[in-house]
Amino acid sequence: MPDLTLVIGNKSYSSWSLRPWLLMRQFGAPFEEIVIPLFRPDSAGALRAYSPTGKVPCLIDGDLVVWESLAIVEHLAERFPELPIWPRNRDARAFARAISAEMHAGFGALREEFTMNIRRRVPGRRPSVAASADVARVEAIWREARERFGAEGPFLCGDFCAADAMFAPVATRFDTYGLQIAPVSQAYVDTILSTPAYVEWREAALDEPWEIGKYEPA
Ligand SMILES: N[C@@H](CCC(=O)N[C@@H](CS)C(=O)NCC(=O)O)C(=O)O
Repeated sequence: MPDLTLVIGNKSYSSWSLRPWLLMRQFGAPFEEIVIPLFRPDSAGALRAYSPTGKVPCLIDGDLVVWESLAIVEHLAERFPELPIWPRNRDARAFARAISAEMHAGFGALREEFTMNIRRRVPGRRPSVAASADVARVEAIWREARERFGAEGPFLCGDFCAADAMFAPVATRFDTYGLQIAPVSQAYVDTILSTPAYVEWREAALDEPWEIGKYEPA
């Protein structure tokens, strides 16, 4: 087994898997992937063989297993200190960590009502009050990030960092469901969707043979 193996779910649907995968690929960190198609009769057993929670993503680093997307990000930042996985600037780093923790812990309504499905484009669905509040908060975060730290590049804190990986699945949802967002938010969505690592992920998703009915909008 190589040094680092990332166990992930379907690229079409598994938003938590996308986060560390995108981070590692965009930074050129070498790793192998194991894809476990979710919600099939044999999925639970296959997941449990790697992940103590039975969920993905899960990173295998030698004899160490790390689960939970944000913990994986932190482990990678420690494992590759030469990479600016968190911004080098202290204030930007504190902000990036705070919004990443907020993403990891919250936005439940947005995530449940608008599940990630990067193969589809389904505009017109109206968000609930709770999901609208989540969208507004995401946009406020993105606006603040771009205004305060975005001068050096098109990502949240200028250069690509862990916070972008944490918010990437939201960018795909805004695209899939055509949610109404401000021009500055749309520009950031376009940035994420054209990132080489994301383009690679999406192409692989388009080739996946599996379909999960409950994540396929009518
Ligand atoms: N909080 C976890 C969430 C992990 C999670 O819910 N993963 C989903 C896929 S996106 C999963 O493994 N689902 C399989 C199942 O519940 O059987 C993280 O940040 O990694």
